[in-house]
Amino acid sequence: MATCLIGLGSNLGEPSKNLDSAASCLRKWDGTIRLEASEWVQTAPIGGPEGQSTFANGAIRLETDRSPREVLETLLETEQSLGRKRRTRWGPRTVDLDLLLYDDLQMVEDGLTIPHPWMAIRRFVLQPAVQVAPDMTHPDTGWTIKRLWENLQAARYIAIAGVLPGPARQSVVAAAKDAGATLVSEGNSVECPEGTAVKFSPNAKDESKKYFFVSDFWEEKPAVEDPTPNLVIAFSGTESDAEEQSRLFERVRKSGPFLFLDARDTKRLQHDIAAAITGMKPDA
Ligand code: PH2
Ligand code: MG
Ligand code: MG
Repeated sequence: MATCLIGLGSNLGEPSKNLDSAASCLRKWDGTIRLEASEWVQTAPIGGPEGQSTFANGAIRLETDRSPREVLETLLETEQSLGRKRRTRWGPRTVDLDLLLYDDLQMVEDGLTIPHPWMAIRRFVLQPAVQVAPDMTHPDTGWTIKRLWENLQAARYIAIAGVLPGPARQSVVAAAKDAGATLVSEGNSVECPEGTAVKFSPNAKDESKKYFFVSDFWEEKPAVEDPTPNLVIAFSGTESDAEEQSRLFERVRKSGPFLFLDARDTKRLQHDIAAAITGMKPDA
């Protein structure tokens, strides 16, 4: 038997009712041994086309005797039976059912990556997930859901790991601006001349000093020495040498929540970094 964590989202029609329907389909599934659903929460849309409606989000902990593929197929069938049409990436949807965790399995296959690559840094995922599965472990970080949630509660700092090609660097600058984050960096930066790195002070009395920021983060010399980043973003598709890149990736994997993004698609990069920031921000 396996324990799964499933994320639910909807922002078309009657979102809460759509999640009710999805949950009742899953209760009736003959692969379900036990199911516990969170409350549904209202969340602001993160990423995707501008102006889409408020979401209802929820989480389900499901005990099953079926394989990850079988669970995925059931989720896709349930989405379809409730009328989901796939149009734009991160666009409005009747119901979205994501297989976030399957025990402590890690797998990357066509159409199915477990854990879900974004789950560790999305408030709309963790806020309901912590109700039903606080003690489940997220195998990419080794952190529990509860710890991931606490990390977001305190989130102020995203590190950008590695040296980026110029156009990708521009995407980072633009994304920080889109998301209202402060970009700090040391040297080599368009925004900040050398030596202007702002020090993180989460306990500052003055609200305006509680920066939420994005900064560069080199292997040897992070721009901001003190705080542990709440998220590290690293890039694939850069020209840096492969060995150096895999060393960096190893280090990033051990540092806590991370996101690997392709640096070549600069439009998507800007969107995804902005979405990572807004999805983490305490006021999101
Ligand atoms: N899902 C997305 C993108 N953005 N925002 C909210 N609030 N809730 C979601 O479920 C959601 C989103 C892509 O799956
Ligand atoms: Mg989703
Ligand atoms: Mg999905």
